[in-house]
Parts: sequence; C-alpha cells; structure tokens
Amino acid sequence: MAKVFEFDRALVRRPARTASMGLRAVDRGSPDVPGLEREHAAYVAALEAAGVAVEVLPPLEGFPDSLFIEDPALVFAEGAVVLRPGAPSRAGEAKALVPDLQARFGTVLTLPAPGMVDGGDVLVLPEVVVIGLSARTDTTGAADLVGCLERLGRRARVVRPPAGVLHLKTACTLLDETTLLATRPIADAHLLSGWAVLTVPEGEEPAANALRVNGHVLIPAGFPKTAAMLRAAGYEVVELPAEEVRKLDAGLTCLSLRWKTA
Ligand code: CIR
Repeated sequence: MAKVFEFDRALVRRPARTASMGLRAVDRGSPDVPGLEREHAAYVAALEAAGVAVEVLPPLEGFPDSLFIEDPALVFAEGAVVLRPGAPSRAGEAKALVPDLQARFGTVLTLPAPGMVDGGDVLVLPEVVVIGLSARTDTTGAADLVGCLERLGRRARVVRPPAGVLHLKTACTLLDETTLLATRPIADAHLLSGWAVLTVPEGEEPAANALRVNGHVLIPAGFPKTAAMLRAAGYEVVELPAEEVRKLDAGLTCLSLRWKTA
C-alpha cells in the first residue's frame, strides 16, 4: 500500500493571463503574471524531480484563480470527487475540470448542491481524511463530502480550525506518516490528537503550507528558520519561489492535484 505522500501523477493548470485578478483577502499588490508563470514552472520541475509525471492543463482565462487546481477537486487512486468551491467566482472551475477527471479516473463522484467545499480544506492523512470548516467549506458540504469519501472507501472527519486562515492546509500540512507541520494557533488547537506537530517559527506562518512529495518536502522560499528546522529533523527540503502566488493567498499544495496510480 502506497504511503499517503507517495505520488506518481499530478495535474496542474497553467496560470491564466487574468490571474492577476485572482481573489485575495488583503491586497499585497497584484501578482506579476510572468512571475506566476516562473513560479509555476519551478513547481512543475520540483514535482518531476520528486518522481511525479506532471500533466499541464491549459489556462482558463475566465477563471483567474484556476491555477489553484487543488480547490475544485479531490483525487485518489480509487477515484475523484468534483467539489463545489465556496467562492462564487470559482464555481465554474469544477465543471471545467470534469472531462479531465473523467479521462483519468474510473470513478468520478460529484459533491451534491448546495454544500461547498474547497480542496484546500481537505487534509489527507493515512487513516482518515480531515475536512476543515472555513469561509469556503460549510457544514453541509463537509457532511456530503464525508459521504462521498465513504463511497471511495475512505474514513473522514470534520474539524473546525481556529479562524484567521483561508484554508485548513494554509496552516497545517503533512510531513510524514506521524508528523504534521502547523502554525502555532493550529498546533495549540489540538485538532488532531495523536500526531506529532512541528510548529513553524513565529513570523514564518506561510511556510506551514508545505507539500510532502515522495522523498521531498517542498516549502516556499524565504522562510529560513522553517527550512533549517525541517532539515535538522531529517527532511529533504526543496525551497520554491512562491511570492507571487502568496499575493493571491495561495501556497504550494493548491497548485496541483496528486495521486498514486494503483
Ligand atoms: C482564492 O482565494 O481562492 C485564491 N486566490 C487562492 C486559493 C488558494 N488555495 C488554497 O490554498 N488551497
């Protein structure tokens, strides 16, 4: 059985020319589209270097946030779930992805209306899938997703993370089969008992959105204390440029859908 961070396939979507108009809670300036493209290319190269075959989908000009392909779907070796993103401007991204999922997965389930779930709120752990409630993921969507996951043979549970982040995985990601990386508020909330938690140093909160892929841990560049902490703990850390995606409240996990072929 593959480990939960072992992947051999990924789907990404190239940034649209409209990406600078993507959603953001706080305006830290518009991202530079060539800069987004460079960050995206570095990300694809890092996935490939970690042993993943990456397919790049064409940009969707009508959807500025569509490069964040993790939010409209959830994928596993055993099937995919088309989600219902919580931001109205992103709802159509899910529909656009359906043919791509149908071409790659034997089972494609659809989250029923009216609930909402963003993939950024879904943390896949070895024994359980954790769904975080947020401004984008409501209780109806979360409950319906638990039902979809049961149909795929997955156990799931719903948690309510402390407010202040866009998505659960903005502040809490998986490092290995027993260890999470999280911000201090998430670590202090003890959402997930039984897990060792490495806490990102104060001031480096965006580094909590790390992506474990096979033997590598991808983290955003510019967070040297987190990089040093992870290296000291024995992880193979790869630092990736992510300043432009951060202007759109995004990090590394949301730039791909990843799975391991059976
Ligand atoms: C949004 O607000 O939906 C986008 N600007 C950012 C989405 C980032 N997704 C994620 O962290 N899972």
